[in-house]
Amino acid sequence: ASGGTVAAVDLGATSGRVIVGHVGPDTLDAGVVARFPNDPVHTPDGLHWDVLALYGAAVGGLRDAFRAEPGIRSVGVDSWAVDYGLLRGGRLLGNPFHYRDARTAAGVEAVHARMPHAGLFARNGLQLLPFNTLYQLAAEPPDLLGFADTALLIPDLLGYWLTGVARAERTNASTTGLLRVADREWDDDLVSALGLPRGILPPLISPGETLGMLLPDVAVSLGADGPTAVTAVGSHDTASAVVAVPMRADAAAYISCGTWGLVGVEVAQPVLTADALAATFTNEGGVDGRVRLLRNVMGLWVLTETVRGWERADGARIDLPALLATAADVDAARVPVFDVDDARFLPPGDMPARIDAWCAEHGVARPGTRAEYVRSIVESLAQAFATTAIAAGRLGGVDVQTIHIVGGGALNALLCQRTADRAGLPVVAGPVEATALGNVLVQARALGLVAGSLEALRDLVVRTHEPRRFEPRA
Ligand code: LRH
Repeated sequence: ASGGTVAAVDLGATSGRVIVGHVGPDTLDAGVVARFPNDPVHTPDGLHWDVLALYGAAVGGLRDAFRAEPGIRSVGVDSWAVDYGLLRGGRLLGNPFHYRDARTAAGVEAVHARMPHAGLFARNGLQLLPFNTLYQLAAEPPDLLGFADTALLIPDLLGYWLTGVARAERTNASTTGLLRVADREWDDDLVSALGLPRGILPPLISPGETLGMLLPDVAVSLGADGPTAVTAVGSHDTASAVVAVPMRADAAAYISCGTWGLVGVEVAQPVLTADALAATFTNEGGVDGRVRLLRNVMGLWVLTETVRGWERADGARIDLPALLATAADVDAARVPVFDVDDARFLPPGDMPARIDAWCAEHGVARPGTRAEYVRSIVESLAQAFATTAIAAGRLGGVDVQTIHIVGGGALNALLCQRTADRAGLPVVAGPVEATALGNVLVQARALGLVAGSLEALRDLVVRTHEPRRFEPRA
């Protein structure tokens, strides 16, 4: 009986899921037991996550998981990065803001007035994203920050509610901008230089360590029939996804493609060169101390937000696979390739109008039909993916021979094929649920169900998950 069962909670920007994973030396399977929407809410003060609804849905999903699999002995939580809740005396002080809320611009100005971006990059290794936690904290009212005693990133907040233990998991903490890239400890000097309260940052914890046991009430409510730990995983979803990319890290680039396209390579040491800074790359903390040298590319967001707008206008659902099929028939030469990373595409809103404006400013014809818009978005994403994957290899000293696409984007055959075509490299697509698998794998290793380095964990993914291959066409 060599094998065991764990549960993973994986919260994405558009939906969340609870997964039960079975892991053994030759086994890795993950089944989704619950899937729930993540619908951000606009109030007059801004765009928020409905974090209690998410926690409620995660708990409901875990209940289903324990009902289906009484043998679960560990739970791990991951989500999107950078966002946080402020607490005092264990009480959440307000709904966490969504990173697409506009309030962060003031924070960027305030932080850069004290330390310009190049200086920050040397310390924290991060790409300038206006929503990185340090900018968000700098945009908080000072009296609120002074009143709070703890700030917890979203997965850490769920972990705290499950166990009563407040920690900051390292991979996700690396996206705050307040962790030193050199040793992945809180940068006390930076925190005080920015005038932020050091006391709200909890002690750090690394993937594989035990956060704590389920609180007795929680264990009862979940129907857990034995002692159950919450294990720290790569709680930054992208860190978990990279664990489960079936790649040879010395010869491949990866694209973790969901709402965002996180495009990069895995390296042993941070790359802090002027080239990396100019190319707007980031050095995020990976599991086992690896470095995720990557860039945020706008991702499927541009497509889903476009479709959401059309659905609202039509008052009816759109069949996305059917729409993609008509887009595949459009002549690629007829549609504009626009810069998906233009900041105008970051906030929610009318994407086709923004594409039109971009085209007008750049003197190119805008798309005409819906199929042409979709094709234009796919071509533009594929171009950004290809260019960025190749740049990542150059910056990280990795001889990229294959591009792996994991996450929901691996289901988009047109996007995978066009990325291969535009890069002139084969694309290997899958697993779709890489994030959940990476979460499961790190828990399984902590429980002793599997052993070894990330290479051994990836080898298990290779042996259990058949990818889909796309050869580049001329
Ligand atoms: C992807 C992701 C990405 C972050 C963004 C905020 O879900 O975690 O890595 O940059 O969300």
